[in-house]
Amino acid sequence: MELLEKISESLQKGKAKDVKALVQEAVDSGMAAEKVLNEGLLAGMNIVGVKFKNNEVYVPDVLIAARAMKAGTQILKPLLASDGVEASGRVVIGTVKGDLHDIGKNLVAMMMEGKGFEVTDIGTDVPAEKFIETAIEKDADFICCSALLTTTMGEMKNVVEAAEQAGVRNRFTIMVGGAPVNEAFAKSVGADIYTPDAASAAEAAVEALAAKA
Ligand code: B1M
Repeated sequence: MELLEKISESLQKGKAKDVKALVQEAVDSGMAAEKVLNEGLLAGMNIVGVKFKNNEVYVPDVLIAARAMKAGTQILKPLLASDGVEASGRVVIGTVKGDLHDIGKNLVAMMMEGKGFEVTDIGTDVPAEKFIETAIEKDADFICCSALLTTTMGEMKNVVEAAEQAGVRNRFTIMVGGAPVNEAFAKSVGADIYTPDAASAAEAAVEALAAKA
């Protein structure tokens, strides 16, 4: 079996130690970190998602797959992170209230750090007010909201409204993303930037910061 396929298979089985070892092997063989992430780890997680939807696997299986995903991304982190671009902005990132999914958010945080941003990760299940309080406290440039559930994506509107109510909407660029989110939704809730993946989120932040300067 090809190495990337082995990574995907091991992730689906939730074998964190194997995933770690295989990802290391792939990296040592000179394979690009993005390829290992997209065609190994994320490919495996997508299959888990389909099986989850079809009731072929259940929450505990998905949790151990998520743990294996984290083990793999830890190895990739320093490689994904550095590409020479050094931005000097501040980012507050979290998954919105009611939502516990954090793998995509962690990837966005990782990519942002890689671009030189100072990232404050406020975790999952974050109330709108907490995004705003932290952004004020950290004097952030960006508020980044992730949501994976159709039932929680509406919380992004609350984040925009909380910023308006606190009179600080113009201080922050609000970025949104996550599987159910798209450009039209982002516009409808009054967010500033939507990007479909972690790498483009970091690139968009660099561009937005440069445009502000
Ligand atoms: Co959940 N889950 N889950 N889950 N889970 C989904 C999202 C689901 C699509 C599965 C399915 O049915 N096929 C479904 C949502 C359906 C819907 O709303 N339409 C679902 C459900 C229903 C649930 C529960 C309700 C299940 C239950 O309890 N009955 C429950 C909800 C819990 C809660 O949050 N309150 C639940 C629980 C869980 C686990 C805890 C078991 C686990 C999460 C573990 C963790 O995150 N630590 C889990 C997982 C792992 C998934 C799937 C399988 C994988 C998600 C993932 O990590 N993908 C997922 C199915 C799927 O997505 N295929 C599913 C990999 C990750 C890298 O992708 O987060 O999309 P993603 O991030 C992408 C982009 O979206 C983007 O960048 C990343 C790529 O580079 N991105 C951004 C993300 N945030 C961004 C922010 C940005 C920009 C881009 O700017 C700020």
